[in-house]
Amino acid sequence: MKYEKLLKSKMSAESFERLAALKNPKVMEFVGFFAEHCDPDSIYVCTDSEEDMKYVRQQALALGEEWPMRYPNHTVHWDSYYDQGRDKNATKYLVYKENLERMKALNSIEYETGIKEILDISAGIMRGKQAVVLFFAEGPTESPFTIPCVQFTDSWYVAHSEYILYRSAYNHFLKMKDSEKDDFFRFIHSAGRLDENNNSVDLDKRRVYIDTQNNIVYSMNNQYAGNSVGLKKHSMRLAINKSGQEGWLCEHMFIMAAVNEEKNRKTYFCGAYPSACGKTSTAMIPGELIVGDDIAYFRNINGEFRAVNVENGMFGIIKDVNAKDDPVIFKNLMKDQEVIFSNVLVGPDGMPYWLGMGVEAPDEGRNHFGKWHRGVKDSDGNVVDIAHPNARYTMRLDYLDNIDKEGFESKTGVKVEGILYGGRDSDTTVPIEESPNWKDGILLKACTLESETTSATLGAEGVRVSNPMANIDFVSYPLGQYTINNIRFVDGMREVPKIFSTNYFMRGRDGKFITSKLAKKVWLHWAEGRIHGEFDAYETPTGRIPKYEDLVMLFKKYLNEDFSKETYDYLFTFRCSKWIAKLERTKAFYAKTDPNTPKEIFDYWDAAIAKIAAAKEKYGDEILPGAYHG
Ligand code: SPV
Ligand code: MN
Repeated sequence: MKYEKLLKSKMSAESFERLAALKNPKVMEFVGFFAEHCDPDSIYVCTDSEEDMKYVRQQALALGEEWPMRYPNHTVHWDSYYDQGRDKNATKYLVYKENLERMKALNSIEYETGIKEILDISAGIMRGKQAVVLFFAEGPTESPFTIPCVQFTDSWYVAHSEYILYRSAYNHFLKMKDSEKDDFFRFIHSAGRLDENNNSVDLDKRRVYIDTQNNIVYSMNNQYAGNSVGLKKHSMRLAINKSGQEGWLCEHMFIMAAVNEEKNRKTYFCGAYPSACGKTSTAMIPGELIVGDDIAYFRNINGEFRAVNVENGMFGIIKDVNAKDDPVIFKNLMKDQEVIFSNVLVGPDGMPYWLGMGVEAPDEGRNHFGKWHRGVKDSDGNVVDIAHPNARYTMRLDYLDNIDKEGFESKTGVKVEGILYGGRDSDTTVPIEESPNWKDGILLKACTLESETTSATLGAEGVRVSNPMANIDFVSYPLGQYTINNIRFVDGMREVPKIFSTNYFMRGRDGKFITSKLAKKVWLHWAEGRIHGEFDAYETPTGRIPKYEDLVMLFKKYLNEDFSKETYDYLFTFRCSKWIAKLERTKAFYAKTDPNTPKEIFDYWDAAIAKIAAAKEKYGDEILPGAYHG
């Protein structure tokens, strides 16, 4: 074996034996090549054992990538002040010359040029460091959904995060048949040179280069998990490409179950929401059950639409998690159980503090800025907040007492009956609307998803940003084809999930939100009822909406609130011009993002616009619920 001597010189006999036992030449080649190229001092090979998990955590602490806190099972990790989110500009697809034309709408770089650049950047990058090789699965192991993955990294924080977030799969690799041994994802990562705080310093050489042609991702000079953790968003891009070729789907969706106690039934929903549109809070509605909060794989299994949570844990935004709004998560973060906090403040009491925590923070401590005190300014003269708005927690999902154990552990996933596409706009989309069928749902609900900028985001307020399927950052082949694949996915299925749109952000004439945060429970249960044929609905030019009396009943039942006819009429008015404008924005976004989008898609939207224009002609620009009859 080409790299045997080299690997033996960098590994203990035990680590080498673990690698050799896999009898997988492609794994050997991958580890050997980067052992030589990145040149770490030593390499540790992990299995699925409890001892290895503990060792990785202990190493992250010993090497100063994580720090102890007041509770023994808590640790904190800080990313560089300038490495606090996904670096979209430096994230590129490595594309063979012959594929460049097809991929030109994506942020891509010609393969030979890109591979040379990334190999130059990574040459000798691990010198002086201890690297680690780990095996994980996307989805449950040994299931029809499993995608085996190998991670090679010099960050023990990345390794530790992955043990929490994914299912360990060394045994899965051991059991792979010869015919399967070629088919897995590879991730090579280095945090690069570190400063005295153990933060990546060469951020000008931060790169994430994705090669969907060979299922490998190169990530260099970063630590923020969205940039560094291979199994998260890098893997998602590889999976979206792979699923496109194989006829399944990888979606940026939660999975949850709506629980109807009266009827003794559990109905599984998946949901896609751009950030800050209510994704986690929908997945965590009190009284319902959660299966996953970020990424789902969909497969047609014996004619059924089935989904698994790709992950085992949550890398959740901690901002605004507080005892009132997110009691389940808050309680778990405050317990002495394994959590990695990132980019929060740790006070003199060793406890974590963050924005919107609902607890008074101390005046000093340590955060992503370093030593921090109230009022301290960064080098640009900006006051540094107690924590970064993108500060996060990394935690196993099965700590949550609202976990749906049955769905979470199932090797064949759960049968999905409803899909929610949730956007954010202040004046167009009604709180809940059912699509008459799958195709209309994809083209009118999924493709048109937008989020509206708020005062909390950079730039102008009130700008609508298109984000089809809430997946636009990760769609790794042309958007038009991806859209067609979404439409075709259900072909031949016995039952097809109902698609709904949601919008929790409609504002009244006074500019204030109209319903409380918990109203989403009512919209969910209306959808749940519709799936089981229970409520009547009114037609609109884009779908079907609830009747007033059903919502009155649901508001009373679930929230003990009175729901006024005036609020109903306002919320569920169909606004023709606003909808036409939304469809025009969607068309423009597709034309710009993927000029090769099939004409049939644009024709469909033109027909939808014509239908709405005719409705406007007949009923006026604002159509009250119940008034529209085609
Ligand atoms: C997202 O941005 O959708 C996340 C966090 O889930 S990250 O890992 O940064 O992608
Ligand atoms: Mn996400």
